[in-house]
Amino acid sequence: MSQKNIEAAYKLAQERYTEVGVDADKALRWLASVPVSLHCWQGDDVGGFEKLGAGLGGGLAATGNYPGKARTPAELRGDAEKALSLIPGKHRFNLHAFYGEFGGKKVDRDEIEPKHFKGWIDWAKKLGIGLDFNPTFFSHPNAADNFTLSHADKGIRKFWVDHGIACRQIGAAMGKALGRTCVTNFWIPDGMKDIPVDRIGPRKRLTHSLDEIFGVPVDPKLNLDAIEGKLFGIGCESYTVGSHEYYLGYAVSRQKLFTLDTGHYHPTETITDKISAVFQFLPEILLHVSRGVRWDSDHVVILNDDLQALAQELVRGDYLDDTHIGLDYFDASINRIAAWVIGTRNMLKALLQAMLEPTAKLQVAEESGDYTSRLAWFEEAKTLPFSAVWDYYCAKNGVPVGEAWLAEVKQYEKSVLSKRK
Ligand code: RNT
Ligand code: ZN
Repeated sequence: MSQKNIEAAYKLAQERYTEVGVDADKALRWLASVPVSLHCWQGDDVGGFEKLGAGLGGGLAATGNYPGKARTPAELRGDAEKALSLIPGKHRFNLHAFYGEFGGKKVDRDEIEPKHFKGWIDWAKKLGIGLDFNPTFFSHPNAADNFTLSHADKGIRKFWVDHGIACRQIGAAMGKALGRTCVTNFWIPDGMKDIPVDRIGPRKRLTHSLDEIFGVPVDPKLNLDAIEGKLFGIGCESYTVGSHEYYLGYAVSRQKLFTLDTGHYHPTETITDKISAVFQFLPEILLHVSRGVRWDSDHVVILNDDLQALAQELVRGDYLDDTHIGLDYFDASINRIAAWVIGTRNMLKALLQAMLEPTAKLQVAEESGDYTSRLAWFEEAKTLPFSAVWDYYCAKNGVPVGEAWLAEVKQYEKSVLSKRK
């Protein structure tokens, strides 16, 4: 597409949006202010760099064996940089603790320090982006039986408490070095495959462990804590210690960020309706945007009704300043850089579509009880010339317009990924 056509199409689209009371320029400025946190774990199938030989645990599953996955921090950074260069706007990068750089030494999870993330911090500084963080409570011998912070064994609990404390310090170091608050998200796999007799004990122990971790003061300007619940996991079908009710209660009582992962609910349940409920009691939330297919399968995020409804809710409720958007999926059956690019561009497209919605017209219709007009406007809004605005935004940000990013990924695959054996 020529620059001339991109601009001409945008001009016409802008006029059309003005007719329905929407300022397209304003929507683009708004979109530019929203960072999306790209998850490191799409780049290497949630492998990490510890080489403990424990394999992927916690009921997580990355299926597929597409060639070319990143094997080292340098490769992962290179791949992520390629992805970021194909996505309009300034974003963030989300690391798990087992992606540290340990210089060939064995540094156990309770011993990790900010210095093990210096390579990542320097890289983020160079790119001018913020980092987010996650303790890794899986893929480790001390998590082999699917219990960590709620483990019945005091020693194992202590090991994971120390890991949690270390991770918040690392988050704070990242926040400080980069001048951007780091969000550290806690997700634990704890639970049981079959029906437990005692549902109470593990939850009491989890509360105690979390209180110990969060009892260590950390400046919230540098690091914010988030906690992520779940309905079930593979091998954890009957009982999840950190269920949604558990963590919502914990988050509200301790004023922590509540993490909503779009794949963690019953398949017919979406998080759209939950956001305004949670915001009645918490100032900020974290999202893990994913796509479950029949179950919590973590497919690449596509521009479907769920994603659009989520973005609309964030925009209509003016929640974007208080919502940290992270992605969480891992597809090992396609080019991993493409997976990042497709999912992130879709998140941004959904947000832009929502920002271009004639919301004022919808509100007037609803407030006056004119549900006929509300439905009519919902449907008309779907075919407004959104793509011309998106293309213009990509061009303005110096990233490929339309499908042009794919050729760049294919070229990178040929010149870089295919050499990894
Ligand atoms: C697992 C959670 C969690 C993980 C990442 C790797 O069900 O969604 O967020 O996917 O921490
Ligand atoms: Zn998640």
